[in-house]
Parts: sequence; structure tokens; C-alpha cells
Amino acid sequence: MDFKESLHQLIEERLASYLLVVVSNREPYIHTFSGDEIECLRPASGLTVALDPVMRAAAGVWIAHGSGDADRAVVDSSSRVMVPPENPQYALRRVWLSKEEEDGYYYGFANDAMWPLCHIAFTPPTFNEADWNTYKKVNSLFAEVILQEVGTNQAIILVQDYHFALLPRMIKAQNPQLIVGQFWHIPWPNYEIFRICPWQEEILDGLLGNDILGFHIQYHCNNFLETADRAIECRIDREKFAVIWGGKTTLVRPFPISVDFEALSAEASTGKVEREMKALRHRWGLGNKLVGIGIDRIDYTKGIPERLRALDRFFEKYPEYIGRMVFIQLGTSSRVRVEKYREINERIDHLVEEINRKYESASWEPIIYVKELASPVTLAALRRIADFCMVSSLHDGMNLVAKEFVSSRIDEDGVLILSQFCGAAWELSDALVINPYATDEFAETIKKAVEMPQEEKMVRMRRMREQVRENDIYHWGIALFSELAKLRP
Ligand code: ADQ
Repeated sequence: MDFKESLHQLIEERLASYLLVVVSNREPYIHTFSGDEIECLRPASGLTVALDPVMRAAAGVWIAHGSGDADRAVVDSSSRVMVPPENPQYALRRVWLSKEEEDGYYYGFANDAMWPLCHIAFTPPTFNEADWNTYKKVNSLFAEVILQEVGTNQAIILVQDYHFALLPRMIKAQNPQLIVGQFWHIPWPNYEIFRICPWQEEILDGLLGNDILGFHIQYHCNNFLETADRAIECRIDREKFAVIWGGKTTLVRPFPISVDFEALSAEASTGKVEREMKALRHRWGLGNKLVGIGIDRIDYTKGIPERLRALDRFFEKYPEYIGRMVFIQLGTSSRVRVEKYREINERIDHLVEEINRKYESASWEPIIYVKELASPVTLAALRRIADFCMVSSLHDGMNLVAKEFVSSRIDEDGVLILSQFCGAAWELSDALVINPYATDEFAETIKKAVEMPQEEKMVRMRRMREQVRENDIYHWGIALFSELAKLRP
């Protein structure tokens, strides 16, 4: 039986009498107007891939911020719409936020305080009291909706991410019978960093409302235990890996997230992807040049300037590659209402221009920077035409781009250059692991990647594919839901 089926079975057999509620900021289905028509979009994220089938099997409720411009047009009087549209199986309950609420809670506290606080990328958080108050307000708004949806049912609530640090305590205080788990998709920093947060105790108290708190890797779990130990008067049970606070226990566990390996592998060999590979080669005049790729949401944590500097150093030291190699950086902008994001966008623009000007000729430039949100087919084609893929995050919970690259390489070719500061580096030890801050070493690693013997490339890629196949997104779901199932009385 494959992991997908086992996950269904687990939900049907062990959690059947429970209402399953997922809470996330981002919705799994977004309705938008396209002329007079309403379109339903599915944001491609690992989380939706894993939890959508689970929610279908469990006929649960997914609660999320209704952010599409046509979202209100399709819901019933309780702000619910059944999804997926073509075969409705579970309820999507939308929570409406005003522009001020979205600014303070999402762009403000979540993305301008919690995000930089948890990522050690030397970008200081902005602690704004008004944003913090809005964050609290929005967390309580979601808490009310959850309690309303649950009513008198037995329920398992699975909260997603750093947008809802206070929510678990709020719902547990109102209904202690609920089984509450949270998955934290980003790193947890060490105590020296976390203690700069003026509201550290409230945040920890909120998170310790969970029965289970999951991170990607053990290292982040350890940081969390150390933080709790030093910041509040709790007890740490190192045998059980748990925090005891106010007489209640929170288990802290690693659940390394992943991708749908089989689906990505199958997609990579389709005619559509192969046609797109040809089209991309033609569009960028790749000929027989060596091709490196980077695929990112533009964020200061992703180490994009560091990657560009390493490329600059590579061409400086090894001019024989001038004209023979191109690096394609695909970047989609995000959170541009936050100043730090506008700054990183500008920095990258300048660096690309500077490096291209330094090395370009009439018929070639070293960096092709494409600012677009690419389709799954284009992404798969790009991953397949690459000789190497660079993932150089300064700090990252997991980084799915690394696992997607490996999953698409059905030819077992291609080299992954991977930052040691990504969660993925703990699993993909056959990548060429780099420190993105060490520019010279990074440049040497690019050389090693382009000169790696074919046999070595294949051995490494085969082993990485095995690792991702054995630990796919369904495996993640099984691990998480098995732990939640153990908490039933
Ligand atoms: P993110 O910070 O968003 O996720 P990541 O895990 O790398 O980072 O996922 C990014 C996703 O966006 C990938 O699926 C990628 O293919 C896609 N993507 C990036 N650029 C794109 C583009 N230009 N066009 C189209 N798609 C693009 C957070 C944490 C991570 C953690 C995930 C999941 O920061 O550490 O791995 O959640 O838990």
C-alpha cells in the first residue's frame, strides 16, 4: 500500500468519530473574478497537497482567511463553501478580515515581527504594539470561528504556522476536550534571539495550549524546549520531549514536511513538460550551454544576493565559463507591502544588473532573471533542463524547492547545491552542502557541480530520490496524524 492510501486508512479507521478542523491563514481554494466569470484557483503549496486529500476523506472543515475577490460571492450565510468545486467533499469556512486587520496581523506582526524573529537572517524584527494587538484580535476571531464550527463535537484541530501562535491557548481555554496540534513551518530560533521579543511569554503560553507542537527538524524542537525552559517557569521532560506548563503537557516533535514525490516524478515525463523544455531552451537560447537554476519566492531569508555573489566570484575565478554557462533565477514577489521585501527586491535587481554588465557579451549574459509566478509545467521543465539547482537560504524551515528538484529528476541527473541552514540539508546529504555566507567556498562548489563526473551525479541523485520517495508528503501526514490519534482519550 502506498503512503497516500495508508493516510486515508488512518483517518478513516482511527479518527472517524472526530471532526477534523484545519486552520491556516491561506485558503486551499480561492475564488476570483475573471471578467463576468468566477474562477476557483488552487494555490500550489505542499500543505494543500497533503491536507486536501485528508480533508476530503474526513469530510472536515478548513478555516482560513477569505482573500479572493470573489470569495464572498460563493459562500452561504455562514461563510462556508463546499470544496473542491467539481466534487464537494469538505467545507471551507472563510474568515473575513478588514484591510486594517490584514495589515496589522498578516503584514505587520506575522511577517514583520514573527518571520524575521524566527529566521536568523540578520534582518531585525519590527515590534509594533498596534500590530501585536491586531494579531491578538485576529487570533481570537479565528478562535471564535473554530469553537462555533466544532459545537459539541469531538474534534481535532490542526493549526498551521506562525500566524496563529496565540490561538491554541484561546481554544483550549474554552474547550479543554479538544485535541489541538500545531505545525510550525518556519524555524524556531535559539533563546538568545527569541528573548528580544517583548511578548515572549504570551507567545509561549499560546503555543503551550497545544497538545502537540511540530517543527520540521529536531534542532528546532531543541531550540523550542530551551526557549521555554529559560523564558518561563515550566518543567521540561527530556525523556518524553515535552513541556509541562500550568499542569498541562505539550509534546514537541519533528515532522519533516515533504512533496508529492510520485506526482512530481510522473509529471516530469509528460509530453507537456517535454514540449515546455524545448520552448524554454529556445526562449533563452540555451543551446549546449550549462544551465543553473534558482526558484524562489523573493525573500531575504532565501540567500539570493549571496548566490549571485558566488556566481560573480565563480566567473571571476574561472573565466573559461564566461559565455558557456547561464544561471536562470525565477523569482516571484511576495509581501511587498512590507518595506524589507521592497528592499530585497531592489537589491537583487541591482546585483543582477551589475553582474550582467560585468560579464555580458553581445550574444550572452550570465544571469537571466525572470520575475514571474511560473506554472507547474514550467517549473517541472526548468528543473529538468538544469545541470544544477541552487538553494542557498540563510535560514529555512525545510525548503521544498530542493525536494521538488530531486523529485523531477527522473533521469537521475543534475546536482543540488544546498545551504546547510535549510531543514532539507538534514535529509539530503548527497547534495553539495554550502554555507551561503562563505562566497569563495560557494564559488568552488559551483565549479564542482558543473565539473562533477556523470557517474557521481547519478549516484548522488539516485540516493536523494530514494530519500524523498520514502519520506513524501503523505508520510508526513501519517506521522502527524498518528501522533494526534494517540491523544484520543
Ligand atoms: P516557503 O518559504 O514559501 O515555505 P518553500 O518550502 O521553498 O518556501 O516553498 C516555496 C514554494 O513556492 C515551492 O513549492 C516552490 O516551487 C514555489 N515557488 C517558488 N518560486 C516560485 C515561482 N517563481 N513560481 C512558482 N512557484 C514558485 C514555508 C517555509 C519553508 C517550508 C514550507 C513548507 O519557509 O521552510 O519548507 O513553508 O512547510
